[in-house]
Amino acid sequence: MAGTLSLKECAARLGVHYMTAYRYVRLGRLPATKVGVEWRVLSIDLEALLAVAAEPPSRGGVDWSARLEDRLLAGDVGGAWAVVEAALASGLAPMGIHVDLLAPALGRIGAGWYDGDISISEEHRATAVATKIVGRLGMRFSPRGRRRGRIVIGTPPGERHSLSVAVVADLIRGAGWEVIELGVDLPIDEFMFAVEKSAPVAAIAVSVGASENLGAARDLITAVKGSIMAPVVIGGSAIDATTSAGLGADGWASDGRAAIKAIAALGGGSSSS
Ligand code: B12
Repeated sequence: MAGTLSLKECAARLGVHYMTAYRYVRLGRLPATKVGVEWRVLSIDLEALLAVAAEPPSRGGVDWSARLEDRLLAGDVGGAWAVVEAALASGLAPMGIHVDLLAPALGRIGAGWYDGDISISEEHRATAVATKIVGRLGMRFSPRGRRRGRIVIGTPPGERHSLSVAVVADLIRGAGWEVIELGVDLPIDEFMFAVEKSAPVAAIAVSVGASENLGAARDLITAVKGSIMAPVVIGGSAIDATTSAGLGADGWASDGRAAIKAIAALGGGSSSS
């Protein structure tokens, strides 16, 4: 079609990943018409978007999360880290990178996978980049000084969303707690062994990403409650307020910032070291 471009051509002109250009279409930022199996964009509409993109972004007006998502989807480790560094330089705290940039970016990628717009391999590639970002940023969450108490964090058996545990563990550590980080997919008796060895424990944090692990989460919480006098705080993609109550948890939070508050409210602030 004369005067039109494919989405791939638009992505190249905009300097973004194909999936980002596709997201612009879905969000209505880039008008497009489907012709057969292909999206076509009027040159005039692309020029209009390019003109907006060329405007110098105000410091607070940059969509860092979208930029990070774009680099994650491109499998670009260096580019993703550059976005993180630029966001930090603009004044965002490391907690903001985790809670406001990375988690929403991965959330959108997960939604894209669910809708069939993003393949499993693209999601895995993005997650591989995110894992490196989390590893590198982790060093920023180790405040000096006396700890507020000890928190054990892990998942029920079967759970594989290790990135969520790593992120929330960092945030809790950054808030001044000593964190015993058990990763994912630990048998319940091993989890309990670690909890008992870590006594005294101010709170247990349990992350559940997939609903298929809710039964195992209930078993884990029952085991914890039957053994030690520490509150259980729960969170993750598979959890909301109702699920949390049904599983017997003492508290829950929908994101990392609220997680810190929930842990402080339930775990107190006594020092164990
Ligand atoms: C990456 C990913 C994977 C990777 C994980 C790799 C890894 N090493 O971590 C892999 C490919 C292994 C995977 C597998 C699966 N996944 Co997956 N995955 C994701 C994805 C895209 C990102 C997860 C992530 O790391 N997010 C970044 C973290 C930081 O964000 P977060 O988890 O939301 O955590 C925040 C809050 O939830 C909260 N929080 C998290 N934990 C805790 C704990 C406590 C105590 C508190 C208070 C708060 C809290 O604070 C965090 C920071 O704000 C999500 C999409 C999404 N919405 O998140 C899907 C998603 C979680 N996965 C999903 C599914 C369905 C699966 C599979 C079942 C797919 C399949 N059929 O195989 C399997 C399940 C595997 C298993 N048994 O656990 C669904 C879950 C839906 C549901 N309710 O069940 C999601 C939501 C995708 C979707 N939109 O459908 N996945």
